[in-house]
Amino acid sequence: MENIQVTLPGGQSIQVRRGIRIDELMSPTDGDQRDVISAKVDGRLVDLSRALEKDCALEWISVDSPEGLDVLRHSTAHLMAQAVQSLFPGTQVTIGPTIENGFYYDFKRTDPFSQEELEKIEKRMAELAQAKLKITREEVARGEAIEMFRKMGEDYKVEIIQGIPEETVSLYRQGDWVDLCRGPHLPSTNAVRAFKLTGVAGAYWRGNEQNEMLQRIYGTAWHSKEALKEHLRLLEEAKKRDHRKLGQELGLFMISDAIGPGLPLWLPKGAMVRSILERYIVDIERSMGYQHVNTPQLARVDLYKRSGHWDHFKANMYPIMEFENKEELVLRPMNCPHHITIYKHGLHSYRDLPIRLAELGTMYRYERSGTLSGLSRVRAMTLNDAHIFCTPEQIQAEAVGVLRLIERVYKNFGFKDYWYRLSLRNPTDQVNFVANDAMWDTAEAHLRRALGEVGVAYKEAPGEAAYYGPKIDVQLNDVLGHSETLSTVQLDFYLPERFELEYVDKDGQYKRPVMIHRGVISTMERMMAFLIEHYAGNFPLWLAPVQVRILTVTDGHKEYAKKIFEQLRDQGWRVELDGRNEKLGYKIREAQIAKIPYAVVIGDKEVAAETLAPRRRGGENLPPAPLVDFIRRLESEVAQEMGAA
Ligand code: TSB
Ligand code: ZN
Repeated sequence: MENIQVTLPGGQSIQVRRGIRIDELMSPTDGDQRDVISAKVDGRLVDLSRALEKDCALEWISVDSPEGLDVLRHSTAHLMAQAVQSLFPGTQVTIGPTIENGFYYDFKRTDPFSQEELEKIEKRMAELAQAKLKITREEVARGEAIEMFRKMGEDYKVEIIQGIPEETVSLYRQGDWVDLCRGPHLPSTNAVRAFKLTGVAGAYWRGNEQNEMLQRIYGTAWHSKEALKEHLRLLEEAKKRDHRKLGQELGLFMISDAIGPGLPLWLPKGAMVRSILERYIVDIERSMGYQHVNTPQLARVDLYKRSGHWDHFKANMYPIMEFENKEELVLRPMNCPHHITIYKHGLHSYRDLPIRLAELGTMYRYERSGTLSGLSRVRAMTLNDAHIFCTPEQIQAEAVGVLRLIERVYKNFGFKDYWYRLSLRNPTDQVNFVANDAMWDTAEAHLRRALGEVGVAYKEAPGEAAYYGPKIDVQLNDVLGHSETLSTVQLDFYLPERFELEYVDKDGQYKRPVMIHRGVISTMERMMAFLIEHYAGNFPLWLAPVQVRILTVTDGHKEYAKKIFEQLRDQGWRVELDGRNEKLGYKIREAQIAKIPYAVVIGDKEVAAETLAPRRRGGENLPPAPLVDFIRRLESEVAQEMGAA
């Protein structure tokens, strides 16, 4: 018999017979065997039952590693599909991929799955796991697989296989259930560990709204009961912090069907926080040499044809509004062309550069309805935008300046859980990214140098660039570890070219400036969504829509309470007076639920001594003090929050 040479995970090389199964090579010394659920052969993930046909290097994949978890979750998705089909015959399977922390599977059936049905499915999954069904792989000819699934009435599988170019496809079987799948999978159904079905949703076949609606079931799966429990705890925590829920409870914003999806309405309290944010960032920008402008949200469509948005960003733009006189206008999806127009309005010498034009620019994007989410992804938004026009020599300093500004702002808000992403083009995609290799390479090198100078680590993300150039995105993680872009720094050689921007250089020659597009606190919408979740609704004093609420004990305290209220209000504090004829305990609870930083109680003692009794959000009672002392406390707290004290 012929032998092959296998390099084991420890680095040792051994001779074994050709055709040996990987699991035959597992020895107790390979660590806890129960945890090895898959292997890599020359870097390729495969089943443990795979036979080795040639010289190769072997690695074990443990169930608690990222790749191991992915295999586990995929097998759990299969187990769920098997359970669904055994409980509800006639339900067709479609696709069931893994996602972050779990998996989903889309089924063809008319009605959504109910909560009771989910519980039934979970139970059946547990039974099928207990039955220890062996999970086996086989390869069959394409035509044969099509025939088989057609007989089974699985039209979607037939359609999927018809779209596969390979001559053979792989099937995975467990008991009497079979699915088309690349694998790899666990060796047996009882290797599935801790799982929970977490929800249902409608989903279109192939994600296309024109196709029929399928029923999706989401699940999460983990390598241990403890890990599952911890994940569910985080999920609960995240639900409590969810900005859509808190936004409603705290009266910050609303979304109305009468207005439309993705078009949020800011309520008085939310609008208050927003205006504080706006003033905060505009003041910083002014101090750094940004000049603020105001420009309209409409423009001729030709402007966006010239900028390239019409060719590369059209899918996110609203259609042309055409008028009788043939005027064609569009809602702007970005502010850059307006700022470019302002730049072009004057002649610029190299001495004037960099010119930093900033705007809280309102813009509109047609985001797919399925992607909309509260304030975090909307269709109408106001961006803390700026476009820096500079010479090529200034790129480095300007990009670094923006990165340092971002760090400074994040410190003020106490953001710690974020990471840098270098978003690059996909060189084979010329729709979403303009074609010009040299330009992209230069811009990319500049951004790398800027990141290097600031000394931050970053991950590269091909395909995430803007159509006009690469960007540095700052990704903020939510409680569940999902990330979304907050700040962005984008280097652009393309729009200056399209609009033939110029400046007069030292030698009297006309030169082309470079543009840096940047957003620091993002759109007011997304920033607000982040802040609500980051603080769990407990805004720090400087940001809180209401900073102090004054509570009277009885009607007799109203007059003095009103005096305190007016003095605080006149000094610019955001204050409310609760003089209702309710029990004090009830009023305190309500102030607590409204997450107001300070509740101030006015009773007999306070009236007599001309003091007030502050109570911090969270419950701490502070000693009664005169109003001036209380104001001094508020002032120093705000100063501390802003890092000034
Ligand atoms: C920075 N032209 C640049 C600008 O000069 C631009 O528009 N860049 S962008 O397309 O990346 O958008 C800027 C930021 O807006 C993003 O980083 C993101 O934080 C925020 N944003 C984008 N789309 C949405 C949306 N649909 N809802 C809320 N915020 C969004
Ligand atoms: Zn821009």
